[in-house]
Amino acid sequence: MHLSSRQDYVSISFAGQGSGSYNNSKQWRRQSCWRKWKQLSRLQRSLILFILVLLFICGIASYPSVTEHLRGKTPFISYESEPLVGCQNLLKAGIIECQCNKDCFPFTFISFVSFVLESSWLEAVQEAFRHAWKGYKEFAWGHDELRPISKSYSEWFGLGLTLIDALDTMWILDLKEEFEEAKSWVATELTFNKNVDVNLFESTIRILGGLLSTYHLTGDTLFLDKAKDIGSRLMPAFNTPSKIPYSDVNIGKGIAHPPRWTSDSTVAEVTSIQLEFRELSRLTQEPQYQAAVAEVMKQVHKLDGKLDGLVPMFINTNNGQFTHQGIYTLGARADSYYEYLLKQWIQGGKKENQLLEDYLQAIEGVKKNLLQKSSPNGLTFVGELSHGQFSPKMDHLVCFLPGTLALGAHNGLPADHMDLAKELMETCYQMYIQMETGLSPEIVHFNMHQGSTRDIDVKLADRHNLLRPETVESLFYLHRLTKDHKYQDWGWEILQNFEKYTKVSSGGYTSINNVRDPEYPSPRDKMESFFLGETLKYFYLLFSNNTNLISLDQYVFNTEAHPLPIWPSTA
Ligand code: DMJ
Repeated sequence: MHLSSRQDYVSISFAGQGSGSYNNSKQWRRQSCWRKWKQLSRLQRSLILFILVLLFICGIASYPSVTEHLRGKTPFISYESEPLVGCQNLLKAGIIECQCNKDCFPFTFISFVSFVLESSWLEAVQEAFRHAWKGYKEFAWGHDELRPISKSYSEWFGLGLTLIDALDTMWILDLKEEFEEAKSWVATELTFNKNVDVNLFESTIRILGGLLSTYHLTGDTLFLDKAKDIGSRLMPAFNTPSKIPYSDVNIGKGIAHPPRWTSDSTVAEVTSIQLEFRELSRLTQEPQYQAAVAEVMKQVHKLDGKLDGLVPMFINTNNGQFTHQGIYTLGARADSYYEYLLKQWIQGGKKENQLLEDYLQAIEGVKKNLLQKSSPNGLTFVGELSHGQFSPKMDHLVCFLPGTLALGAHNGLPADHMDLAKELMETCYQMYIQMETGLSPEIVHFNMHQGSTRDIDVKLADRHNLLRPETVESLFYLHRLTKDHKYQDWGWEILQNFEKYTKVSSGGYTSINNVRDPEYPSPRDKMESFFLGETLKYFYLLFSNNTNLISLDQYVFNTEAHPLPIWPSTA
């Protein structure tokens, strides 16, 4: 008879109610578990360990679906004893917000999986940036934009636009080597003393904004000097009869002019240069920059022709009045007017009430005049109004709005702004996943008739995707401010689709003509500077769980994703 053979059978008996004394102390339970573990045979122990490892692997493989709801509720475990070593490291790295004791293995496990996943997603963005940079470096170095298919470049202003737009992205993504080579180009090659016409808005948000934010992140005065140079060269744009700036300036000659066919400027353009010029004044202690852009806001605030706070798309530089009235959109030519009302208010320490009032009124105007639901699935969308007629058309550009609404709610504005942000975020995501390539077109039309079979239609001329950032931008805000990880999962899906349909093997990413044809999306042969300046930066910030990485309580992003500091309170 071999007594030891009994060890191959498990017999775990629990003390029942009637079994006498019941010791509930932690120590007793630990000892009892340990005793039971030791009672198992080697075979049984191996089997259990094997199953645990298997579960671990399955957990990683099916991670997004399994942990979606769990991750949304990051556990906060009270700190009872020494944190686990792994957990300590995660805490130190600012990766997780829970504190773990020895009994919280499942949560540590989830956090660990989160950590592994986060690192791999962040690396994927760095990799995408390196690939984009490789193409730019090889075929377009020092020029405005890469043409990745023809392995050449295009010029817009002839100022190395992509390189300047991407400076702070490289810094944030921790791509120091790439940053250093770009910096030495700025130091040795970049000159604004050139006989070129530049668009005031585009060069303010991309060049002035990019240089100012890089100065703040690095502390290197090279960037501040360059910012002063371009800022002062743009000032002639404000020499107009109305003080509403012209759209174009020759930065070499110091002469500004409107486009050849009109004396109008675009409303979004003249009202989305304020964050940058205000910051330039603060840094240089020279008031003329801030004064010029404040005058524009003052005039627009008082103008007739708004509808419940919504603005038309054009403004005349001679008389300072709105023109082409009666059309209201949150898309092209009006979009960032709304964004900059809120962001100037935040930048200035939430003191400029007029900006806040205009913003709040405009959001009410959106709700009253532009908000509708689609059929059959009831997606909330922002349409347009043309002379009293509603059009269910929405530009991809409007997808900045969920992020802006969420930012407002975070800064104390009504909670229903956050509710609307979430609804619109879902719509913007649907604009991607309902397309055959999983990439959004430039413009969609929503169906509103009962009995429609699909929510979204796309016209032939609107099927292109320019690698725009707005949806990723809003995903970043929504994730950062709600901590709901589903927004990261959505972003990851979108990044995969950019990889699949827009990546060019020799380097770079390209805009495409047709998001509805996965077989031949038809490359446009252009990588916009905002893909590096904005889209990839927002992807990185979306996938990072570190809320201190460009804290939304310390920085406000300009409309080209360049973070500028929120001004310290002087009170
Ligand atoms: C960028 O230049 C800015 O985000 C601007 O506000 C809108 N257009 C592009 C990106 O889509």
